[in-house]
Amino acid sequence: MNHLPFDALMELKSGVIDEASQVINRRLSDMPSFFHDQDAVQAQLEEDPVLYRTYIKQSPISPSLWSIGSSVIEPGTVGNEYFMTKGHFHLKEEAPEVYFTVSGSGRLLLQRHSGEAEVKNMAPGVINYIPGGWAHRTVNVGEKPLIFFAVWPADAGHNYGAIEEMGFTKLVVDDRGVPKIIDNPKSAPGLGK
Ligand code: PAN
Ligand code: ZN
Repeated sequence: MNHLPFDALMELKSGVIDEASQVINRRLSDMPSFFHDQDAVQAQLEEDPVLYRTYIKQSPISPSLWSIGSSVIEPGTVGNEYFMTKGHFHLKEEAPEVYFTVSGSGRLLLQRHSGEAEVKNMAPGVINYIPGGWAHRTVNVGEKPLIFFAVWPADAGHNYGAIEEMGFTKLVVDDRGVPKIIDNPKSAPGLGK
């Protein structure tokens, strides 16, 4: 394949990538079952806040190409659980990904199908390497938007169903102003594979 070099501009303050081929806007109503406190979800559904936006420059689906994108996660909580992304495995399980945080403060939840979990910090300048086989979810634990850049193989694909079914084993909650990692009583590792 003969592809041409290109440049893109990511506005660092807003996280917007110009000429993104896809913009995804996720509101609470797009993912109500992902939060643990269902009473809080019901109470906030009328307002239906935007939780995050993703700007993607999608390459044609090919193992030799990359897609690039940025995500902007708003600050806030649903009950005591911070605003976060849905999280996913890649459909092509071995596909890795790299995140680079531009601004804000976050946590990256990582988890294998077995339930083995890791939590990494996200802060300006931090590069997170996500190996194949690890589901990934980002959580904004700060008071400003969490903005990060991502690059992944264009044929990786996204498997949201496995995470919707089994949940992450860890939750990130606001404990009187301090982010705390707790066990998710409802997670069921191994489901959704
Ligand atoms: C990211 C994510 C983005 C939104 O670009 O897709 O942060 O999160 P969800 O896809 O879980 O809603 C990425 O990991 N791409 O593969
Ligand atoms: Zn991904």
